[in-house]
Amino acid sequence: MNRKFSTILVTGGAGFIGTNFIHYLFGKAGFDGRVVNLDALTYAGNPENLAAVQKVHGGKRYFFERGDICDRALVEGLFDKYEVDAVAHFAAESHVDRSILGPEAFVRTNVMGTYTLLDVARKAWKGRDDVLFHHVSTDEVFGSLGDEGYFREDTAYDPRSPYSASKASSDHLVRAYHHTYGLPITLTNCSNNYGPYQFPEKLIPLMILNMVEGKSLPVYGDGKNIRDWVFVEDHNSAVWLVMREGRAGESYNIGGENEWENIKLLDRLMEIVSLKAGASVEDYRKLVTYVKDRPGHDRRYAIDCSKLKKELGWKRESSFEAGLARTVDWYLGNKPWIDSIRSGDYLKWIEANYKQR
Ligand code: NAD
Ligand code: TDX
Repeated sequence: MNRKFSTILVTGGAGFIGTNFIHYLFGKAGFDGRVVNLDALTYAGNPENLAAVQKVHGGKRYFFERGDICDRALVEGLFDKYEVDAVAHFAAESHVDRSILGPEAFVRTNVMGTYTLLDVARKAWKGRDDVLFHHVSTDEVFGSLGDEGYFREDTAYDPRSPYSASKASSDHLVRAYHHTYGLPITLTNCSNNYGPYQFPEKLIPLMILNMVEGKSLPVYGDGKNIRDWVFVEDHNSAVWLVMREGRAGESYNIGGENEWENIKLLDRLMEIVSLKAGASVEDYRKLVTYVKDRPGHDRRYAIDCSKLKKELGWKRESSFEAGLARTVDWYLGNKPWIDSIRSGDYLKWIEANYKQR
Protein backbone atom coordinates (compact mmCIF):
# COMPACT_ATOMS: atom_id res chain seq x y z
CA MET A 1 0.00 0.00 0.00
CA ASN A 2 1.36 3.41 -0.87
CA ARG A 3 -1.46 5.91 -1.20
CA LYS A 4 -0.83 9.19 -2.95
CA PHE A 5 -3.07 12.19 -2.46
CA SER A 6 -3.35 15.39 -4.44
CA THR A 7 -5.60 17.46 -2.13
CA ILE A 8 -5.96 16.79 1.58
CA LEU A 9 -8.76 18.46 3.51
CA VAL A 10 -7.35 18.95 7.01
CA THR A 11 -10.10 19.79 9.50
CA GLY A 12 -9.12 21.65 12.66
CA GLY A 13 -5.81 22.64 11.11
CA ALA A 14 -5.63 25.85 13.16
CA GLY A 15 -5.65 23.90 16.44
CA PHE A 16 -2.75 22.31 18.27
CA ILE A 17 -2.23 18.96 16.53
CA GLY A 18 -3.67 20.05 13.15
CA THR A 19 -1.28 23.02 12.99
CA ASN A 20 1.67 20.76 13.70
CA PHE A 21 0.37 18.28 11.09
CA ILE A 22 0.26 20.92 8.35
CA HIS A 23 3.77 22.09 9.24
CA TYR A 24 4.84 18.45 9.11
CA LEU A 25 3.21 17.85 5.71
CA PHE A 26 4.97 20.84 4.12
CA GLY A 27 8.18 20.08 6.00
CA LYS A 28 9.53 16.66 6.97
CA ALA A 29 6.80 14.66 5.16
CA GLY A 30 7.68 16.26 1.82
CA PHE A 31 4.01 16.19 0.71
CA ASP A 32 3.83 17.76 -2.74
CA GLY A 33 0.06 18.27 -3.14
CA ARG A 34 -2.44 20.80 -1.82
CA VAL A 35 -3.75 21.29 1.70
CA VAL A 36 -7.12 22.85 2.47
CA ASN A 37 -7.43 23.80 6.13
CA LEU A 38 -11.06 23.95 7.29
CA ASP A 39 -11.35 25.42 10.76
CA ALA A 40 -14.15 27.23 12.56
CA LEU A 41 -11.65 29.18 14.70
CA THR A 42 -13.17 28.43 18.07
CA TYR A 43 -11.21 29.64 21.11
CA ALA A 44 -8.69 26.84 20.33
CA GLY A 45 -7.92 27.73 16.71
CA ASN A 46 -5.41 30.33 15.60
CA PRO A 47 -4.59 30.68 11.89
CA GLU A 48 -1.53 32.74 12.78
CA ASN A 49 0.08 29.39 13.67
CA LEU A 50 0.35 28.82 9.91
CA ALA A 51 1.49 32.30 8.86
CA ALA A 52 4.78 30.89 7.52
CA VAL A 53 2.97 28.26 5.43
CA GLN A 54 0.47 30.86 4.22
CA LYS A 55 3.33 33.12 3.14
CA VAL A 56 5.11 30.47 1.05
CA HIS A 57 2.23 28.32 -0.21
CA GLY A 58 -0.91 30.45 0.31
CA GLY A 59 -3.26 30.42 -2.69
CA LYS A 60 -1.09 27.84 -4.48
CA ARG A 61 -0.75 24.77 -2.30
CA TYR A 62 -2.26 25.98 0.98
CA PHE A 63 -5.82 27.27 1.39
CA PHE A 64 -7.41 28.39 4.64
CA GLU A 65 -11.19 28.14 4.81
CA ARG A 66 -12.93 29.40 7.91
CA GLY A 67 -16.05 27.34 8.55
CA ASP A 68 -17.88 24.75 10.59
CA ILE A 69 -17.63 21.02 9.86
CA CYS A 70 -21.36 20.75 10.71
CA ASP A 71 -22.20 23.04 7.77
CA ARG A 72 -23.05 20.50 5.10
CA ALA A 73 -23.38 22.95 2.21
CA LEU A 74 -20.00 24.45 3.02
CA VAL A 75 -18.29 21.04 3.23
CA GLU A 76 -19.90 19.90 -0.05
CA GLY A 77 -18.69 23.10 -1.68
CA LEU A 78 -15.12 22.48 -0.53
CA PHE A 79 -15.08 18.89 -1.83
CA ASP A 80 -16.24 20.21 -5.16
CA LYS A 81 -14.07 23.31 -5.38
CA TYR A 82 -10.80 21.62 -4.40
CA GLU A 83 -11.43 18.05 -5.67
CA VAL A 84 -10.54 16.69 -2.25
CA ASP A 85 -9.20 13.11 -2.34
CA ALA A 86 -8.27 12.71 1.34
CA VAL A 87 -9.56 13.98 4.65
CA ALA A 88 -7.40 14.23 7.77
CA HIS A 89 -10.03 14.89 10.41
CA PHE A 90 -8.61 16.63 13.48
CA ALA A 91 -11.39 19.16 14.22
CA ALA A 92 -13.00 18.57 17.59
CA GLU A 93 -13.84 20.01 20.93
CA SER A 94 -10.90 18.52 22.78
CA HIS A 95 -10.79 19.52 26.45
CA VAL A 96 -12.25 17.12 29.02
CA ASP A 97 -12.93 19.80 31.66
CA ARG A 98 -14.91 21.88 29.16
CA SER A 99 -16.93 18.80 28.20
CA ILE A 100 -17.95 18.39 31.85
CA LEU A 101 -19.09 22.01 32.03
CA GLY A 102 -20.82 22.06 28.63
CA PRO A 103 -21.24 18.76 26.76
CA GLU A 104 -23.45 20.08 23.96
CA ALA A 105 -20.69 21.59 21.84
CA PHE A 106 -18.87 18.24 22.07
CA VAL A 107 -21.84 16.28 20.80
CA ARG A 108 -22.41 18.80 18.04
CA THR A 109 -18.87 19.08 16.67
CA ASN A 110 -17.49 15.65 17.48
CA VAL A 111 -20.56 13.59 16.58
CA MET A 112 -22.59 15.67 14.12
CA GLY A 113 -19.52 17.26 12.56
CA THR A 114 -17.89 13.89 11.96
CA TYR A 115 -21.15 12.51 10.56
CA THR A 116 -21.45 15.49 8.19
CA LEU A 117 -17.92 15.04 6.86
CA LEU A 118 -18.40 11.28 6.43
CA ASP A 119 -21.67 11.67 4.60
CA VAL A 120 -20.36 14.36 2.26
CA ALA A 121 -17.26 12.25 1.55
CA ARG A 122 -19.35 9.16 0.80
CA LYS A 123 -21.52 11.03 -1.69
CA ALA A 124 -18.70 13.00 -3.30
CA TRP A 125 -16.44 9.98 -3.70
CA LYS A 126 -19.15 7.59 -4.99
CA GLY A 127 -17.46 4.28 -4.24
CA ARG A 128 -13.92 5.34 -5.28
CA ASP A 129 -11.15 3.38 -3.60
CA ASP A 130 -8.27 5.79 -4.37
CA VAL A 131 -9.44 8.17 -1.60
CA LEU A 132 -9.19 8.13 2.20
CA PHE A 133 -11.00 9.46 5.23
CA HIS A 134 -8.59 9.45 8.18
CA HIS A 135 -10.10 10.00 11.62
CA VAL A 136 -7.93 11.25 14.48
CA SER A 137 -9.11 9.92 17.81
CA THR A 138 -8.02 9.38 21.37
CA ASP A 139 -7.10 6.61 23.79
CA GLU A 140 -9.78 7.99 26.15
CA VAL A 141 -12.44 6.00 24.26
CA PHE A 142 -11.11 2.87 26.01
CA GLY A 143 -11.89 4.17 29.51
CA SER A 144 -9.57 3.87 32.48
CA LEU A 145 -6.92 1.30 33.42
CA GLY A 146 -5.90 -0.01 36.82
CA ASP A 147 -2.23 -0.49 37.73
CA GLU A 148 -1.74 -3.16 35.06
CA GLY A 149 -2.46 -3.57 31.38
CA TYR A 150 -2.55 -1.52 28.20
CA PHE A 151 -5.12 -0.32 25.66
CA ARG A 152 -4.94 -2.37 22.47
CA GLU A 153 -6.90 -1.84 19.27
CA ASP A 154 -9.31 -4.61 20.31
CA THR A 155 -9.89 -3.26 23.84
CA ALA A 156 -13.63 -2.73 24.39
CA TYR A 157 -14.77 0.88 24.29
CA ASP A 158 -15.72 2.29 27.71
CA PRO A 159 -15.76 6.10 27.49
CA ARG A 160 -16.47 7.94 30.74
CA SER A 161 -16.50 11.68 30.06
CA PRO A 162 -18.73 13.61 27.66
CA TYR A 163 -15.59 14.27 25.61
CA SER A 164 -14.56 10.63 25.34
CA ALA A 165 -18.17 9.52 24.76
CA SER A 166 -18.44 11.95 21.85
CA LYS A 167 -15.12 10.73 20.39
CA ALA A 168 -16.19 7.09 20.82
CA SER A 169 -19.40 7.88 18.99
CA SER A 170 -17.46 9.46 16.13
CA ASP A 171 -15.16 6.42 15.94
CA HIS A 172 -18.20 4.13 15.64
CA LEU A 173 -19.66 6.28 12.86
CA VAL A 174 -16.36 6.18 10.96
CA ARG A 175 -16.26 2.37 11.18
CA ALA A 176 -19.95 2.13 10.27
CA TYR A 177 -19.35 4.15 7.09
CA HIS A 178 -16.63 1.70 6.14
CA HIS A 179 -18.65 -1.44 6.86
CA THR A 180 -21.95 -0.20 5.49
CA TYR A 181 -20.94 1.93 2.52
CA GLY A 182 -17.37 0.78 1.83
CA LEU A 183 -15.92 4.26 2.52
CA PRO A 184 -12.12 3.90 2.68
CA ILE A 185 -11.22 4.92 6.21
CA THR A 186 -8.34 4.65 8.65
CA LEU A 187 -8.46 5.56 12.31
CA THR A 188 -5.87 6.33 14.97
CA ASN A 189 -6.29 6.46 18.75
CA CYS A 190 -3.50 8.42 20.40
CA SER A 191 -2.44 9.13 23.96
CA ASN A 192 -1.73 12.59 25.46
CA ASN A 193 0.16 14.92 23.13
CA TYR A 194 2.42 17.78 24.12
CA GLY A 195 4.43 20.30 22.11
CA PRO A 196 4.25 23.78 20.54
CA TYR A 197 0.90 25.51 19.85
CA GLN A 198 -1.08 23.61 22.50
CA PHE A 199 -3.78 25.78 24.06
CA PRO A 200 -2.74 26.63 27.63
CA GLU A 201 -5.71 24.89 29.24
CA LYS A 202 -4.04 21.46 28.91
CA LEU A 203 -1.74 20.24 31.70
CA ILE A 204 1.75 20.90 30.30
CA PRO A 205 1.38 24.39 28.76
CA LEU A 206 -0.88 25.52 31.63
CA MET A 207 1.76 24.52 34.18
CA ILE A 208 4.65 26.10 32.24
CA LEU A 209 2.85 29.44 31.94
CA ASN A 210 1.60 29.43 35.53
CA MET A 211 5.16 28.81 36.76
CA VAL A 212 6.63 31.76 34.90
CA GLU A 213 3.69 33.97 35.87
CA GLY A 214 3.90 32.94 39.55
CA LYS A 215 0.37 31.55 39.59
CA SER A 216 -0.75 28.45 41.48
CA LEU A 217 -0.18 25.02 39.91
CA PRO A 218 -3.51 23.17 40.30
CA VAL A 219 -3.10 19.42 40.75
CA TYR A 220 -6.36 17.47 40.54
CA GLY A 221 -7.09 14.93 43.30
CA ASP A 222 -4.03 13.13 44.66
CA GLY A 223 -1.90 13.89 41.57
CA LYS A 224 -1.34 10.19 40.96
CA ASN A 225 -3.38 9.82 37.78
CA ILE A 226 -1.22 8.48 34.99
CA ARG A 227 -0.98 9.62 31.38
CA ASP A 228 1.16 8.31 28.51
CA TRP A 229 2.82 11.33 26.82
CA VAL A 230 3.85 11.53 23.17
CA PHE A 231 5.47 14.45 21.34
CA VAL A 232 3.05 15.94 18.81
CA GLU A 233 5.42 15.47 15.88
CA ASP A 234 5.65 11.74 16.63
CA HIS A 235 1.85 11.54 16.70
CA ASN A 236 1.72 13.27 13.33
CA SER A 237 4.38 11.08 11.74
CA ALA A 238 2.20 8.11 12.73
CA VAL A 239 -0.96 9.70 11.32
CA TRP A 240 0.81 10.35 8.02
CA LEU A 241 2.22 6.82 7.93
CA VAL A 242 -1.22 5.31 8.56
CA MET A 243 -2.76 7.54 5.87
CA ARG A 244 -0.26 6.28 3.31
CA GLU A 245 0.32 2.70 4.40
CA GLY A 246 -2.45 1.68 6.82
CA ARG A 247 -4.98 -0.95 5.80
CA ALA A 248 -8.40 0.49 4.96
CA GLY A 249 -10.93 -0.11 7.73
CA GLU A 250 -8.22 -0.57 10.38
CA SER A 251 -7.45 1.40 13.49
CA TYR A 252 -3.98 1.87 14.97
CA ASN A 253 -3.03 2.92 18.49
CA ILE A 254 -0.36 5.60 18.90
CA GLY A 255 1.46 6.18 22.17
CA GLY A 256 4.65 7.36 23.78
CA GLU A 257 5.29 4.25 25.92
CA ASN A 258 6.01 6.97 28.43
CA GLU A 259 3.79 6.83 31.52
CA TRP A 260 3.99 9.54 34.16
CA GLU A 261 2.04 10.26 37.31
CA ASN A 262 0.86 13.87 36.98
CA ILE A 263 2.72 14.96 40.12
CA LYS A 264 6.01 13.40 38.99
CA LEU A 265 5.67 15.00 35.58
CA LEU A 266 5.04 18.36 37.25
CA ASP A 267 8.13 17.90 39.37
CA ARG A 268 10.30 17.25 36.28
CA LEU A 269 8.70 20.19 34.49
CA MET A 270 9.45 22.51 37.41
CA GLU A 271 13.13 21.50 37.23
CA ILE A 272 13.35 22.12 33.48
CA VAL A 273 11.46 25.44 33.53
CA SER A 274 13.41 26.75 36.52
CA LEU A 275 16.72 26.03 34.78
CA LYS A 276 15.64 27.63 31.52
CA ALA A 277 13.90 30.63 33.11
CA GLY A 278 16.70 31.16 35.67
CA ALA A 279 14.20 30.84 38.55
CA SER A 280 14.20 28.91 41.80
CA VAL A 281 12.62 25.47 41.73
CA GLU A 282 11.78 25.93 45.42
CA ASP A 283 9.67 28.97 44.56
CA TYR A 284 7.82 26.91 41.94
CA ARG A 285 7.21 24.09 44.43
CA LYS A 286 5.44 26.57 46.72
CA LEU A 287 2.92 27.16 43.93
CA VAL A 288 1.75 23.52 43.80
CA THR A 289 -1.88 23.39 45.00
CA TYR A 290 -3.96 20.24 45.34
CA VAL A 291 -7.48 21.04 44.17
CA LYS A 292 -10.81 19.23 43.96
CA ASP A 293 -10.61 16.27 41.60
CA ARG A 294 -12.05 16.30 38.07
CA PRO A 295 -15.43 14.46 38.20
CA GLY A 296 -15.04 10.95 36.79
CA HIS A 297 -11.27 11.47 36.44
CA ASP A 298 -9.80 8.48 34.56
CA ARG A 299 -7.00 6.95 36.62
CA ARG A 300 -4.54 5.60 34.11
CA TYR A 301 -4.05 5.55 30.33
CA ALA A 302 -1.37 3.43 28.69
CA ILE A 303 -1.11 2.45 25.05
CA ASP A 304 0.09 -0.70 23.39
CA CYS A 305 1.23 0.55 19.98
CA SER A 306 2.91 -2.67 18.83
CA LYS A 307 0.53 -3.03 15.85
CA LEU A 308 1.70 0.31 14.41
CA LYS A 309 5.34 -0.54 15.04
CA LYS A 310 5.23 -4.10 13.69
CA GLU A 311 2.86 -3.61 10.77
CA LEU A 312 3.98 -0.19 9.53
CA GLY A 313 7.45 0.18 11.07
CA TRP A 314 6.63 3.38 13.00
CA LYS A 315 9.32 4.76 15.31
CA ARG A 316 9.25 7.76 17.62
CA GLU A 317 12.00 10.31 17.04
CA SER A 318 11.73 12.36 20.18
CA SER A 319 12.73 11.31 23.68
CA PHE A 320 10.56 12.78 26.45
CA GLU A 321 13.44 14.89 27.75
CA ALA A 322 14.14 16.37 24.31
CA GLY A 323 10.44 16.91 23.57
CA LEU A 324 9.82 18.62 26.91
CA ALA A 325 12.88 20.84 26.46
CA ARG A 326 11.64 21.90 22.98
CA THR A 327 8.18 22.55 24.38
CA VAL A 328 9.41 24.65 27.30
CA ASP A 329 11.69 26.65 24.97
CA TRP A 330 8.77 27.26 22.64
CA TYR A 331 6.47 28.58 25.37
CA LEU A 332 9.21 30.74 26.89
CA GLY A 333 10.07 32.15 23.46
CA ASN A 334 6.58 32.84 22.08
CA LYS A 335 4.96 35.39 24.36
CA PRO A 336 3.14 37.18 21.50
CA TRP A 337 1.41 33.89 20.56
CA ILE A 338 0.36 33.35 24.15
CA ASP A 339 -0.95 36.91 24.49
CA SER A 340 -2.81 36.68 21.21
CA ILE A 341 -4.45 33.32 21.85
CA ARG A 342 -5.53 34.46 25.29
CA SER A 343 -6.91 37.78 24.15
CA GLY A 344 -8.60 36.62 20.96
CA ASP A 345 -6.61 39.22 18.97
CA TYR A 346 -6.06 36.60 16.32
CA LEU A 347 -9.62 37.22 15.14
CA LYS A 348 -8.56 40.74 14.21
CA TRP A 349 -5.45 39.28 12.62
CA ILE A 350 -7.41 36.96 10.35
CA GLU A 351 -9.74 39.73 9.29
CA ALA A 352 -6.68 41.62 8.13
CA ASN A 353 -5.06 38.62 6.49
CA TYR A 354 -7.83 36.49 5.04
CA LYS A 355 -10.89 37.24 2.99
CA GLN A 356 -13.86 36.16 5.06
CA ARG A 357 -16.43 33.81 3.61
P1 NAD B 1 -7.57 21.68 19.69
O1 NAD B 1 -8.72 21.94 20.60
O2 NAD B 1 -6.26 22.31 19.95
O3 NAD B 1 -7.97 22.08 18.18
C1 NAD B 1 -9.22 21.78 17.63
C2 NAD B 1 -9.41 22.62 16.38
O4 NAD B 1 -10.68 22.28 15.80
C3 NAD B 1 -9.43 24.14 16.64
O5 NAD B 1 -8.62 24.80 15.70
C4 NAD B 1 -10.89 24.51 16.48
O6 NAD B 1 -11.07 25.85 16.01
C5 NAD B 1 -11.36 23.48 15.46
N1 NAD B 1 -12.81 23.23 15.55
C6 NAD B 1 -13.54 22.99 16.67
N2 NAD B 1 -14.85 22.85 16.35
C7 NAD B 1 -14.92 22.98 15.00
C8 NAD B 1 -15.99 22.91 14.07
N3 NAD B 1 -17.27 22.68 14.47
N4 NAD B 1 -15.72 23.07 12.75
C9 NAD B 1 -14.45 23.30 12.34
N5 NAD B 1 -13.41 23.40 13.17
C10 NAD B 1 -13.63 23.24 14.49
O7 NAD B 1 -7.45 20.09 19.63
P2 NAD B 1 -6.15 19.18 19.45
O8 NAD B 1 -5.55 18.92 20.78
O9 NAD B 1 -5.32 19.72 18.35
O10 NAD B 1 -6.84 17.81 18.98
C11 NAD B 1 -7.01 17.50 17.59
C12 NAD B 1 -7.65 16.13 17.47
O11 NAD B 1 -6.82 15.16 18.08
C13 NAD B 1 -9.01 16.02 18.17
O12 NAD B 1 -9.87 15.26 17.36
C14 NAD B 1 -8.69 15.29 19.47
O13 NAD B 1 -9.81 14.55 19.92
C15 NAD B 1 -7.56 14.40 19.02
N6 NAD B 1 -6.60 14.00 20.08
C16 NAD B 1 -6.01 14.95 20.86
C17 NAD B 1 -5.06 14.56 21.80
C18 NAD B 1 -4.36 15.57 22.68
O14 NAD B 1 -3.59 15.17 23.55
N7 NAD B 1 -4.53 16.86 22.48
C19 NAD B 1 -4.73 13.20 21.95
C20 NAD B 1 -5.37 12.26 21.14
C21 NAD B 1 -6.29 12.68 20.19
O1 TDX C 1 -4.92 21.92 35.74
C1 TDX C 1 -4.85 20.69 35.58
N1 TDX C 1 -4.47 19.89 36.63
C2 TDX C 1 -4.40 18.54 36.53
O2 TDX C 1 -4.07 17.85 37.51
C3 TDX C 1 -5.16 20.06 34.32
C4 TDX C 1 -5.59 20.89 33.14
C5 TDX C 1 -5.07 18.70 34.24
N2 TDX C 1 -4.72 17.95 35.31
C6 TDX C 1 -4.62 16.48 35.15
C7 TDX C 1 -5.84 15.81 34.54
C8 TDX C 1 -5.24 14.67 33.79
O3 TDX C 1 -5.03 13.56 34.65
O4 TDX C 1 -3.56 16.26 34.21
C9 TDX C 1 -3.88 15.17 33.32
C10 TDX C 1 -3.87 15.69 31.89
O5 TDX C 1 -4.97 16.57 31.75
P1 TDX C 1 -5.33 17.27 30.35
O6 TDX C 1 -4.15 18.02 29.87
O7 TDX C 1 -6.61 18.01 30.56
O8 TDX C 1 -5.50 16.01 29.38
P2 TDX C 1 -6.47 14.75 29.43
O9 TDX C 1 -7.70 15.02 30.21
O10 TDX C 1 -5.65 13.56 29.82
O11 TDX C 1 -6.88 14.67 27.87
C11 TDX C 1 -5.89 14.92 26.84
O12 TDX C 1 -5.39 13.72 26.30
C12 TDX C 1 -6.23 12.96 25.47
C13 TDX C 1 -6.47 15.80 25.73
O13 TDX C 1 -7.00 16.99 26.29
C14 TDX C 1 -7.51 15.07 24.93
O14 TDX C 1 -7.96 15.86 23.83
C15 TDX C 1 -6.90 13.81 24.40
O15 TDX C 1 -7.85 13.07 23.70
